[in-house]
Amino acid sequence: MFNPEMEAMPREQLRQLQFERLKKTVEGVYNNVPFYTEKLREKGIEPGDIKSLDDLKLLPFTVKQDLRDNYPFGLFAIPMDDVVRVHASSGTTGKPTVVGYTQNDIDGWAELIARCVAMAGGGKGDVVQVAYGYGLFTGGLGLHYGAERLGATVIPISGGNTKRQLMLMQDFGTSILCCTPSYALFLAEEARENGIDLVNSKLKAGIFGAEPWSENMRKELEKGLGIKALNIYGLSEIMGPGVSMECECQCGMHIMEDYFIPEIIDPETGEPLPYGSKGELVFTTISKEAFPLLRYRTRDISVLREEKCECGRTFVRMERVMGRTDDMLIIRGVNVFPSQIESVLLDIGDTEPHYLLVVDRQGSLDNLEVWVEVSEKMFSDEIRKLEELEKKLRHEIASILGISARIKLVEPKTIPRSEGKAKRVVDKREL
Ligand code: DLL
Repeated sequence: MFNPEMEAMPREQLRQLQFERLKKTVEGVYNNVPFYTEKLREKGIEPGDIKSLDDLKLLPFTVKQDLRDNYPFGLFAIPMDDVVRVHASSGTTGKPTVVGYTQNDIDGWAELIARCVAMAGGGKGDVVQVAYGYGLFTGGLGLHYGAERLGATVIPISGGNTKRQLMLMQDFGTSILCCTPSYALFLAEEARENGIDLVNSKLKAGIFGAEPWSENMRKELEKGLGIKALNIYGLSEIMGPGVSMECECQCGMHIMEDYFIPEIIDPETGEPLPYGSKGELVFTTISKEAFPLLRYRTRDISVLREEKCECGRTFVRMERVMGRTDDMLIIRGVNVFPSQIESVLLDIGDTEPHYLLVVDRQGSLDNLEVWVEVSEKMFSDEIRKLEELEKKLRHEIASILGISARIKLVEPKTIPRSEGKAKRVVDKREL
């Protein structure tokens, strides 16, 4: 363990620590974030009302829309002068969700990732290839700083450029690979096709996350790469990767409870549910300075488990994410909301507001096809105009989403209408 004092702390002591940190967090946001001052007042809560950990349930929820309403920096709890970094992830429409970090936040995050890489058997002497994207996405830089903190050697290669990934993996003796599970499958396939033997290489573990995957994929990855494949979870709003991570037992992801208090709630009623029930994951950050959040609704569906883990860590575990309560898709590791595509269509015009997103996985790569109905007038126009429209849509979607999509323009009234909720997504992927 990277930090046994924290990771294996007796639960009673951990609860006490959480309570103290929660109190401090509530006080902090009440005094420094007008959004929370108002929210807490509305509920008639003063920081002094938090008298035990159970009082967590008195606190208001925070949802993604709140982040949008306070775009870009309105929820920061400290002056911008103290913010040393920002990251961002897709919003439901054009504007991203922005998060900030103080130097202490960055240091704390590195510590949590160091714990994660240690869970994968990493340490000084390991070569960690970080093939998550670097940039506004939290994956690349998140893993990077943590692996460095652990004393490992980092290859900051970022995503893509598969041939180069495979070359460096062999030449530099990569022992731990960090990327999305679907990209790992692709790397395994490409290696096989190019006669590269990764199974007998130095590669021993994979830290895979940022998108849903299954036990089947785990088996395939472990066999195809000759490694132990471990699941890492996180979301930018709460910090980024490292909110939770699987240990060698591979029996759920330990949540870093000295930083985050997890809850499972009924997504319909918002009522907290006991351990073992399936519901929406909610996190309260208790050790963050720049961007603390109370009871953030992740929209991820999971189950919390408090049974003892053989590894000796006392942190509760969450099961792999089983779905979402909203329509967010993750395509090639990128979060995509159908509403983002809808707003592109509306902005461009010449199309009807009827569309369908068809997602498929060919080999190990996700493909997104956007079916769009064009207007009657447009449809009777010349081919050249349709081609121009298609090009424009492809370009706009790529620049907003950051991934490419195939555009299929269809005749008016061909996309099935629905009487209730419109069905915008056909996801044919089998994980
Ligand atoms: O995906 C952070 C991350 C980077 C996690 C690298 C792991 C590794 P966002 O882009 O904000 O942050 O997307 C967060 O991705 O709410 C989940 O729906 C999904 N997600 C993340 N990890 C997993 C996982 C990063 N292991 C959203 N399994 C979350 C399933 C995951 N879904």
